Amino acid sequence: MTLKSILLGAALSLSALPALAEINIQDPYARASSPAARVGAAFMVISNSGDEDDRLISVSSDAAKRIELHTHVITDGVAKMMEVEEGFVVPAHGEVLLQRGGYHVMMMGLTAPFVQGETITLNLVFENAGAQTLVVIIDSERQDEMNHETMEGMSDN
Ligand SMILES: [Cu+2]
Repeated sequence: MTLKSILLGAALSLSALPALAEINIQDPYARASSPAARVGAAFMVISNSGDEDDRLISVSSDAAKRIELHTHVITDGVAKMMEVEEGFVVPAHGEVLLQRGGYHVMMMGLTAPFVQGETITLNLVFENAGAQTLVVIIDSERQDEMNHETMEGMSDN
């Protein structure tokens, strides 16, 4: 067996993994507040087609020195980020939304600046579904339709 065929086999078995799991991830993207920012966040929709709740318990990547699972809480009218140590529950036959102003994957100490249109790779670990590798596009210019901070006063068009 040549080295090339070994590598190809490894790549094939890796890409086959997500299809076996009951967890599905749609529309992942990442953003930073500016090209010089040292922190970024990732957003996505995680759905669970299985009969049991699952839970996103951790995320790792070589794109950042430290990664935490965060949410936003409003204290005295001020939005603050808080770590969600127990992780994000993905309900059976349901989904969890990671979106601006809510749950997000927080990346601190970016190892390289976020460049619009490039990608980063995240390794997501689920309690039941196990580890999943996810390629995430960097889209700092995206306007999130569900952004509650800008929702107020917006017309319905
Ligand atoms: Cu955060």
